[in-house]
Amino acid sequence: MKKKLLALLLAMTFILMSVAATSCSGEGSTPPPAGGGTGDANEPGGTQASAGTEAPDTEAPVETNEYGFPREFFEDYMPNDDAQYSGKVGISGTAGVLFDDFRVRMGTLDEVFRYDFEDGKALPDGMFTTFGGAVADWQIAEDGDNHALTYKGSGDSVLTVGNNKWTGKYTVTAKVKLAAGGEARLYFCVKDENNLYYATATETTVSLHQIENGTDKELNTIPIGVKADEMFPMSVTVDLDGAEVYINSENYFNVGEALEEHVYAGKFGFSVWSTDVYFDNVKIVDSKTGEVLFEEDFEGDCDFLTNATFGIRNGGNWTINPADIEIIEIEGGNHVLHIPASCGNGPTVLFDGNIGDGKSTYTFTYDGYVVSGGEAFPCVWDVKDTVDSNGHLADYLCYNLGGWSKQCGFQTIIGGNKTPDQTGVAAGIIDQTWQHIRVELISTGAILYLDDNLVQFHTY
Ligand SMILES: [Ca+2]
Ligand SMILES: [Ca+2]
Repeated sequence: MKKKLLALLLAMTFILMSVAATSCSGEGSTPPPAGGGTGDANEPGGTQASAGTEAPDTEAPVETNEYGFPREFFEDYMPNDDAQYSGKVGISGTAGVLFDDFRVRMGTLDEVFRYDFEDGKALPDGMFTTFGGAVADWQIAEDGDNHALTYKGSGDSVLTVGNNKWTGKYTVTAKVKLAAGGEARLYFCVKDENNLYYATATETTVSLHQIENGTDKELNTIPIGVKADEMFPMSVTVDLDGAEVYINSENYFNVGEALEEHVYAGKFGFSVWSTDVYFDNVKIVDSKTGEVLFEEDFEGDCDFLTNATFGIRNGGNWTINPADIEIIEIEGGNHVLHIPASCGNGPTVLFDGNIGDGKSTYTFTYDGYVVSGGEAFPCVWDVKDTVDSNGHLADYLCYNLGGWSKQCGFQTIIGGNKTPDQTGVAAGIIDQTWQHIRVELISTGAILYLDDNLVQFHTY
């Protein structure tokens, strides 16, 4: 009897050791790949090494705290003194919002923690803390075969984790599933409840906010949301001098001057393609300050054409002749800029090139009218002085309104070459009708509206 018991104990010990060895080899010895934030949700969750387990011979043991977190990223954390941004991370969501594959990486390789919530274990209170609510109210929910985290308490709760000295480079990622009408937030650079940043996503918008000394400021918002009832990734990579926010794999926002590198210092204007078009009521506004940078209704003593410059759009055939483009009076005594179809392909009129100099975020609006022809009223901006071997404009950005047979879409032209996968979408161009165009340039992309309807949001 005793022998049998001893054999059973030995067998159990062997099984336990095997499990421990398997678990250990899955943790730490194969760091997740760098970059992205689109981790595989099927990978084992939680990298808290159990205190006392032996590390493989080739690696030094990770020193962990009482919660199983590596001390080098928590109690023993040494921030980078050059960092302008620092703080811990967090999540919050309205009722029914699910979070999965919640993870943080330091640098590009070192995983601080990763939870896929498949083990059914509650989060360790003490390492996780909340603003509002309680850690115990953040619970595991079943979602088909998957398990994810959701807040089941009342009121709002922000679940936070980390060391508020954390400096870049670090990346926080979560996979998120919105309930209909819901909102999900990913927090970063959290110093305390009153000083932090967060990115927020709903079905209609995504926004970037900063809370500074308790005041919530919306830094940017984009009127394109995410779908409810579908998992999508949210991630933020915090670097020494800024942060990049990705939602559904699009780079929506950059935080920090150093990362707002795209400044639209080039000229901008109109460029038509074998179409007879009127333009009117051009206005360019600094989106941040509201300052009007340029305004022209082509009435009175208009010197627009005197100050403008002229070019040919990529692939065009216009023999540059500024006299072809005119300011005319139309019905009702209104004056408009007229680019006639007789110019052929690509006649381009550019405004005074210094407008918008140094601005990375501005909005331009104008009215367009198709008299006749197959396309409509494209606008170009960020137009460099470079030309291709045919003397055509070679480097610029464009919302090609009316291209692809009256469709609309963003185009990048580099070295005279179009980016091949950029095509138009149906947008409601109507001939012989005044239509209102608005293009908002943000640090990470451009948004096109036609008659106040969103047509396209393009991220660079
Ligand atoms: Ca899961
Ligand atoms: Ca006018």
